[in-house]
Amino acid sequence: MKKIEAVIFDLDGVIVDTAIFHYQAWKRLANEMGFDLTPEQNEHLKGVSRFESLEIVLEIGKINHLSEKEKEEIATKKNEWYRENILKMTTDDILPGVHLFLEKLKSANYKIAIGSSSKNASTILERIGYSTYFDAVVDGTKINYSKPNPEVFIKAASELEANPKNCIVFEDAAAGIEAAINAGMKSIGVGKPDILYKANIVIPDLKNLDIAIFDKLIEH
Ligand code: B16
Ligand code: MG
Repeated sequence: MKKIEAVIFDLDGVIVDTAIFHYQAWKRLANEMGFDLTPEQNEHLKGVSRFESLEIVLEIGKINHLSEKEKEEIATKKNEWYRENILKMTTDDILPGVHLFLEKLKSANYKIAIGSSSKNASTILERIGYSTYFDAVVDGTKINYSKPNPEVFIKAASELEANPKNCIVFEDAAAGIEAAINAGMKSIGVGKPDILYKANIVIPDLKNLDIAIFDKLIEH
């Protein structure tokens, strides 16, 4: 990477901590079906679509007798529990350091986008006051394949008219880091290095983050 044209942010777990709401809802569903879901198992659900997440949860519980209709019904139930939480969100739920860093990027004329697998992204962005803040939003309603497929990030780059090679992705999910690699982009993992070890850099959060971090990704 010689220069950076655009920066793409995952939503759940990077801009807001909705990852915990997803976990609570999947765990409640698992518990209703008679088994538990550990935080380690939950890592596999991050970044992947609702239906793929359901398949993983059912596999963990060794439940293999459900019809497609029943699967649709329980995925809808999980989503309703999840939405009860996101509908209560406010601007206070933007994770620490995020707003300041986004403002720095905007002041320095970087193009910014959301690249999320979620079909609830527009609701969340509205709740936190970011409906029109990003130059592009590509979410679960616009893609056919969820992370680790690169489609979401390739589409975001295309909407920003940026070369994927010159885009940086911020991600909290291992599947999201894979998606960035598959898109030919550099990535900054937000979270734990043991989970996000394939990222170019891993940071715990966006607190006090400066654009100078990009220097580590540029070939001089
Ligand atoms: P929904 P991201 C992803 O969002 C979540 O990480 C993942 O856990 C969830 O299953 C997926 O969105 C679909 O979400 O049920 O709201 O459509 O991290 O890519 O922003
Ligand atoms: Mg995420």
